Amino acid sequence: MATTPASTEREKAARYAGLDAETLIRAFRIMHTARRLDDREIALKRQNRIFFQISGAGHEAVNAAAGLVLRPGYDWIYPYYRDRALCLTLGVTPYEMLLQAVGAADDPASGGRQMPSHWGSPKLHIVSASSPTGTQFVQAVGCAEASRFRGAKSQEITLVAGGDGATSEGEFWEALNAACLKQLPLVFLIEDNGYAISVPLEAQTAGGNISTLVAGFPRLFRQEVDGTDFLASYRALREAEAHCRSGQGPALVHAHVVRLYSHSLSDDERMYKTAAERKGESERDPVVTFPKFLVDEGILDRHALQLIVHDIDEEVHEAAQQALRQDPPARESAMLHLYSDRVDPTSAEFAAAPDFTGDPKTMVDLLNATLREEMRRNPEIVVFGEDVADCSREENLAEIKGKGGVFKVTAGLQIEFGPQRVFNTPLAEAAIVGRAIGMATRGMKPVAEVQFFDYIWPAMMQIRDELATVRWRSNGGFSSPVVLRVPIGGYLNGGGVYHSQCGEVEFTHIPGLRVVMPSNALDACGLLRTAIRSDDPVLFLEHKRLYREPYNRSSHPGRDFTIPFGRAKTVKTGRNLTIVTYGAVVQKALQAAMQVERINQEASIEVIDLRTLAPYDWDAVRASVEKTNRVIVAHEDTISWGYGAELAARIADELFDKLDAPVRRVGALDTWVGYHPQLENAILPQVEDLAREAERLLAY
Ligand SMILES: Cc1ncc(C[n+]2csc(CCOP(=O)(O)OP(=O)(O)O)c2C)c(N)n1
Ligand SMILES: [Mg+2]
Repeated sequence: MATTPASTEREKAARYAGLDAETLIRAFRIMHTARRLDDREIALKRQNRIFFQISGAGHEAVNAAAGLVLRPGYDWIYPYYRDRALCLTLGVTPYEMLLQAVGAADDPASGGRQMPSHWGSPKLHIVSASSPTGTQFVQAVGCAEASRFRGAKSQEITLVAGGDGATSEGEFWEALNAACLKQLPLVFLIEDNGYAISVPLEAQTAGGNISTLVAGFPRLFRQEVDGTDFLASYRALREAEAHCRSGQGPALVHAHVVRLYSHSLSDDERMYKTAAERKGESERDPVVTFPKFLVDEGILDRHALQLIVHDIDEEVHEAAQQALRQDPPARESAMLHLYSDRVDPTSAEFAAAPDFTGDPKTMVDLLNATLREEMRRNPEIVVFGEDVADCSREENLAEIKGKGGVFKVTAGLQIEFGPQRVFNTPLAEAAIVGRAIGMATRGMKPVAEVQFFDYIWPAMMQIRDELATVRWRSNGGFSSPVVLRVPIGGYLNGGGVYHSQCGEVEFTHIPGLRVVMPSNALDACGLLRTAIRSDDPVLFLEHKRLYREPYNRSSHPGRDFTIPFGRAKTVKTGRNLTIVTYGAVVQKALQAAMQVERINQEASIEVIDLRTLAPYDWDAVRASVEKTNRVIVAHEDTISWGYGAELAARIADELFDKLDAPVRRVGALDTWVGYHPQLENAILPQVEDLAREAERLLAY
């Protein structure tokens, strides 16, 4: 049968996955450019003109395919460090990439703050990449949730990439679970090159194939493909994209690729790969096989191919020369973009006067009221965590009252605002914080809860390496102003080791994070409102023992009542000793002060409640110590290397000549909180401990 021109065209279209010659050639250009950039960077690193290099060699085909199915500046991308060709396809230029390699101030991804290949572009929606291998997965879930939240009919999809090694991280599984539960428009792209540095697949993944392991996830559209084959990759990604864009739920594309160079320039793969294995990998090199295919198919002739290669060499050379001439970041820029330059939560703007109405309310009641009022005011606020909803089975609410948090702080919020804005999550703390980060990156205002401070640790990587770094590492390009509410502390008579922990100092040590710890209902209300209206990530620590204490209640101070961060409150004035403290110890310090003053007529003790721990009110501490000349720093947390150590050191450093006695500290014994009340009392600081130390210091 004679072939008509029309059917030839149709055959070609099918053979080339619907792509025309121009697009196929463009894909080759991108793949080749990516490789030349890697090679150029490697040469520059060897000449000590750049400081790090990690290549994408071998991953280019699936990368270019992914870039072609995404809509730049519309879809959202959480790339992996091997994704140079993906970023080139989306529109990052070779010059921009080289600016990051040289660490130039003008590097648009990070301003010279991040290593090369840590991609980021606000305008292209490439979210600033970090180095931890699995953190991106749960953030991408939050990003996809934001697309859904913004518009039920949104066509936006999010793509998150990772390696075979990264699939071993818990966050990968937490992300898959959340994405499938919510049927999110999220494509997981796993670029499986068979190695995580030197660890081969059979030592990494049970059974040796991640596709098999994820097969049980419901409604997860899966594709396993040769990622060195551009057209096969493109077909797989097109299908995954169509599945996600049409709202059918998440997809996972498992692409088998090769890592043609060592892990990075700090690694030598000849130590763990045989020559035969390396030869086998190089035979699959897409930057060789794809142009060969184009020539064999008559899409490109050899001469045209050579011209393209030559052009790219020129472009990369020019870009490198230009990048090398750019200035490095100024020394004075080191502290820029740690915090928002749009909203300053320490400013006088947040110093609102209370306008009291109603009966005194507990801390729980006022926290709940504040959340409600802020949610009414700002439709972008969402509240989620373990058990925070009234009832996940909404229909039951006709019959039952609902839970609303293990401490009831969020009670009634789901009933008022609905399950889109207030919902329970799986029991997965890294995912709770990671999802919040993803949502906040998209401009939503997540107020997430970690149920107990004792269980915050699975989220530590998200908090320290992500939440607190994203603004700084992207040089202000991205931010994640999440409020993370966390019940903390002991004095519970039975809380034991795992329901009594403090440890706030682990977080005050993190640049870029605000840490707040109110001691009473009024401050909790004003500080939570400031936290929500601020543009920085805030760890909001709620002391469990103080939730329902009658002594710290307050009438409602008004719907716009805020308290600036970094403003201490002098809860009692005095002349010859200062106790600086916060949280549950504020009341104990007051009691101790009154006890000592009753016995000792000369004693006059000032008590300062710091209220926010980062930033803290140094001016208030200094003014008080200059007046009293004696100071105790007291807290519930363990004493060694504690919050008090920093304050004591600074007082000794800056106020040495004002002191009439050594700086004293009071805190918990350096151990865990015991279950039996007698043990707990012996471990945590008590009124008597504070009174004893006050007497000793006054007598010094
Ligand atoms: C959480 C974390 N642990 C360890 C590392 C160090 N590290 C960097 S890359 C890497 C291997 C990653 O392997 P894979 O995900 O397969 O990606 P590939 O490098 O093979 O593309 C390791 C262990 C890291 N960056 N983050
Ligand atoms: Mg790998």
